[in-house]
Amino acid sequence: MPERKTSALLVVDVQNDFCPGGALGVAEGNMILGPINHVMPLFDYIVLTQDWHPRNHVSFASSHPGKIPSQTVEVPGGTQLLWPDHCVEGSEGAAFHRDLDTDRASMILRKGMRLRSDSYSAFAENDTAMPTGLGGWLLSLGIRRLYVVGLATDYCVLYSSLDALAAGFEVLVIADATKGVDVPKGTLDAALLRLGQAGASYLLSSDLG
Ligand code: VGL
Ligand code: ZN
Repeated sequence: MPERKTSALLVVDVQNDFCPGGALGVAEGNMILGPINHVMPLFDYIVLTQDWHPRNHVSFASSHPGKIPSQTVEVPGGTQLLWPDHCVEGSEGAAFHRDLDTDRASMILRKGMRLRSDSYSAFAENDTAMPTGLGGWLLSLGIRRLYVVGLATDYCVLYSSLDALAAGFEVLVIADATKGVDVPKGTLDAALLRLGQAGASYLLSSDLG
């Protein structure tokens, strides 16, 4: 049972475009909805994130003539991996999956909203490390422990969890409530290893009751 006053559930990017049939569909991405909805009643604090990009976002291959998804471009601040157009602000693809119970969310955070910077992490943008404000919000509520679920394990779940650990939160990843894209191949296993090494622990939704 999570300690209700000091724990929050972080639900990363459970959006149509990351589910099967979506622009960047994660295989079996929809299978996590049952486990997520199952654990939600155990939390007083629930944060939902939405990947939320303007048209022509820097992370879209279509924004770079001659480029295709899974190629990269150099941008100020580093290398940007390119994706198909996804989670365009206000689109159906950017909407939460219809089976996600959003009613009890205390906070809905949108990220990746600026044209020239991507944000895998719910805490900060990739290039500038400009904070989203989530860390301060959690700290001001006295939250010390984050249970992390959502999509995709090897991108937004990974970077959100690493930033949470770096900020001093305890991070527990609910393994059956995340799925990875594994692009490029091997990314998913590497992400799980890296998260464990950084201090995250893993559990199953059924462990919570
Ligand atoms: C994500 C790739 C691009 C994610 C977002 O939510 O993991 N992955 N944008
Ligand atoms: Zn994105």
